[in-house]
Amino acid sequence: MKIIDGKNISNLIKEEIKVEVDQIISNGERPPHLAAVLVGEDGASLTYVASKVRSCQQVGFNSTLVKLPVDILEKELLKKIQELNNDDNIDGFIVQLPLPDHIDEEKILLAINPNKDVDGFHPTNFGKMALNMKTFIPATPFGIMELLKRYDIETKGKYTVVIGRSHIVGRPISILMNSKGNPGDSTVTVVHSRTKNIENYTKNADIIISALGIPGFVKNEMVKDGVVVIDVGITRVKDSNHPKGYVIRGDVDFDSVKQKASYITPVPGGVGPMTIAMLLKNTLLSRSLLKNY
Ligand code: BQF
Repeated sequence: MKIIDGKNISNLIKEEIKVEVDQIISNGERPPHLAAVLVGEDGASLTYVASKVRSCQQVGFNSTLVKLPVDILEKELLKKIQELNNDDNIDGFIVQLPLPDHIDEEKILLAINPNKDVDGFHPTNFGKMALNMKTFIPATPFGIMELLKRYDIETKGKYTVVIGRSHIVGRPISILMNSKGNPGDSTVTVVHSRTKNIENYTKNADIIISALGIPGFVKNEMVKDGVVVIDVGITRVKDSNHPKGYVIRGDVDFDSVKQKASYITPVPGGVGPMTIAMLLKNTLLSRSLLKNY
């Protein structure tokens, strides 16, 4: 069994990005600039955004954090997005999800200029991704593909089971794994909360990608020997023994499943750090290649 070290790979990717940023700067050009919009003060969201800003600093990007009050009107948020769309000094920006209930997420994502949509959530970019066209791939699925590539894990002709059908992870990773390419060329089944007898699928899977959000859902008896397990779950579970009052748990019962797995990602330190690294990668891409506007 090999543990897939996402923390390590994410650091390698950041070093590679830093080299390219230094190149840009030595050419007398401006470094890439990522902006993040945070609405409200949700604890997990604050952590994620802070981590994104810190990572920008590590690789030499400019970054802007736009903090807005939780009760901001939808039209005010839309105005802010137009400002960012029109700001030539910003190569890409994200709106941290989830948004408060009074704001229509779909409307917000549609307002983002697809050429600055480094999260790859705009329908135009989702469509391009599904058609194998050059675009921003959502950071978490992009990070999973990068891990499979760097660990040289065979996906061609394999049976991949994706657990979860979210727009941000499950749906896009199912498309990418099923598309032509390496990684890719996999036969994919997507199971979800309404699927009967999920274990009937997972037991036959060569590769399991779980993005469900139920701690310890995938158990030893649900997988076959030699399975590759990618755990995208990150749920905060109360734990009074811990200084923060909680621990982060994945979808996979790691200690039991690792006995059967050929490769497995830990939580934390697996897919999570890759999400940040690939967001930076998309921002670099936006600065250099994808200037089609
Ligand atoms: C790690 C996210 C759900 C909803 C909105 C490193 C991150 C997480 C874990 C991180 C996530 C999850 C992010 C670890 C960003 C991934 O060491 O295991 C980094 O910062 N993530 C987000 O921005 O929004 C989310 C999950």
